[in-house]
Amino acid sequence: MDKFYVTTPIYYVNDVPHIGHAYTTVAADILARFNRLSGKAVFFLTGTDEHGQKVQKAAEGRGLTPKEHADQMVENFKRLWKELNISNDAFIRTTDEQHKRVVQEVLMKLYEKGEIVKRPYRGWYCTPDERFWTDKEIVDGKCPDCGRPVEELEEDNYFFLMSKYQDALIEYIEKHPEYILPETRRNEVMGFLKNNDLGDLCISRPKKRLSWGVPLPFDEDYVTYVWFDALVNYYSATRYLAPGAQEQINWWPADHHIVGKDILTTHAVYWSTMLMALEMPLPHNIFAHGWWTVEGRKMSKSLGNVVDPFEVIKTYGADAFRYFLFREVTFGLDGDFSVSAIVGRINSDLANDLGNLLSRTITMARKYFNSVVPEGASVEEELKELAEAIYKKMAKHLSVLAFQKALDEVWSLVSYINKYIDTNQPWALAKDPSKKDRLGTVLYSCLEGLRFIALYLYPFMPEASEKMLKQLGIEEPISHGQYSTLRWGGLKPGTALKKPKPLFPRIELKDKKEEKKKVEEDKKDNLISINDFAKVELRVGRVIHAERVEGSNKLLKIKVDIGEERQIVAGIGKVYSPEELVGKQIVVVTNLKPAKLMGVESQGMLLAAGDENNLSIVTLEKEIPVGTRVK
Ligand code: ME8
Repeated sequence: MDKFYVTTPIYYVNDVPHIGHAYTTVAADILARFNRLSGKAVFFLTGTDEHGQKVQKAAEGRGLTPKEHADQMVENFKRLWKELNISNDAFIRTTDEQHKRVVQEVLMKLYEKGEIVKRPYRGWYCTPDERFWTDKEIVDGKCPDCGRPVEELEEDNYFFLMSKYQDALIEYIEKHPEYILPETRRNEVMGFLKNNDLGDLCISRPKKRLSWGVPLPFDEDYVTYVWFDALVNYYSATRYLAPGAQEQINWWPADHHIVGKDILTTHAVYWSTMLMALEMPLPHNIFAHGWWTVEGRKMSKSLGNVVDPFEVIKTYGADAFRYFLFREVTFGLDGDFSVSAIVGRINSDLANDLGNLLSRTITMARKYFNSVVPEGASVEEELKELAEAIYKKMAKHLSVLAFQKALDEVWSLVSYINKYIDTNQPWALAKDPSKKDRLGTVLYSCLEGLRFIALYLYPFMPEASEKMLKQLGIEEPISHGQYSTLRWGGLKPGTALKKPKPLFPRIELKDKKEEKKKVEEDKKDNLISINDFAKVELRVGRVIHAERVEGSNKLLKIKVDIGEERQIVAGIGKVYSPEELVGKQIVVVTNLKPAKLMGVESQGMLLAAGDENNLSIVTLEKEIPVGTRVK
């Protein structure tokens, strides 16, 4: 049997899962489900990354041991995967004893081969990011990645001789164009590899600085660098968690490592060269997808706009959420999550196109054919061909993770059948008894087409798919390899059709009448509701830079940190000098539409009282983290 092995990143347990994590894991789930129905032996792996400084610190902050902390946090991920119908075959934790043993085995092998050596090392260390930077890389004494201060450290450490493999890696990527996808990301990696000297990778941390990690098997004073430990999970899982692992079925190499673009280098460069040094085959593909923002803004804790996937599931359902993530943006590009976008998709694609098609087809068949699937007097060849051909097209798209295109193929069938109904007008055929055969053909074709749609949608929306099949009277569960036997005509005439229930009820964003009544009442007494007030997003900001707008004695151009950087133009220049503003905590309206003042864009407004000659900006009485909402 063909094998298919797909992985997600193993997520850090220092945080609760958000839609970004859900995104990657659903992507892997879609592939796993599709390949199971295609008849392959599938191993779908996800899990958690539990060692390292970040986890140690987070645990300390909660007064727990790192393991106790991890044991609690891991449950959030497991619960989310359950609610999202994730069909992972295994869940790896890097604190698993078996995993740690494989990490040590790999380290020992590389050490004995001379691929790991001990060297003195001096560099700039960023504690939150747990990584060293060189003199050239740091920017004004700060980490080039997160902007936080770095400290100079000198110590002996162990290095994996990664630089040796620079040319081999370039050659490998050139020979295997599908190795890194999408193409833009491959070009980035190639650009990096061709224009920079690859250094060696520091893979140890002295125990005195960090104890929470896998001990080096050849030096007890050190633990393993968390990324080295984490990347090995993809291989270690095949040794003790994969189906048939005990019987030594060889699952390695993986077909797809799905990751976000933030961790492409660690996968494309560190992991690839580690495997080369181990003389192990490389995975077939590493796919780095894009980044989700929320309502146009970066998701961040300080902004308080992190989307809780549990809430999304509660509000819209797991299927609609899964569908939205993969219909809305091309996998590989960045996407924006907003209430209006998800509601728009649910109403137009799911409630309208798909849900209505199912309910009107079943309603007509029940009405005209005594609640059973009618006999099709003849086969609608065009529809049959379209329906049957979709499998191969989906398989091709999904082999390069083009989820959106795969959904487009299914929707071509949805649209075809919707049009087919409008053209054939079954309600008119029903009025003429001599057209009963034709009516049977038309409705059979629609019902059979819907069976194909349900099966094709299964990887994306497993619950809706099963509901669709049930309404079509099909009770057998979806089975492994089902796509290989999918032929037109599988729906048996005479099958009892269930009473249709809406698959995806339409969502009304607001009850317009209610809203209008409330607005009128509020107008009468000149009051606003708490909801009206909440529409104004006020946040704590800190002025990081200010200068005068050229040609104006009133306007200042101010850069404010509100968890992200914003530029604000304010008319306070007659009273405040730019210098005295820097460092001040202020209150900013952060959801104003951007406007231009004397040609300079202002992305918000700061609060101040008074007129331009006598005013005071609103500041805070005590220090509050930037980005905090003012309510
Ligand atoms: O990096 N949009 O774990 P992590 C899209 N432990 N995807 C997002 C996202 C967003 N806004 N935010 C997070 C780690 N992700 C390491 C991985 S693997 C051997 C070790 C997703 O918890 C995306 O897949 O920080 C990203 O790569 C991953 O979460 C990072 O998860």
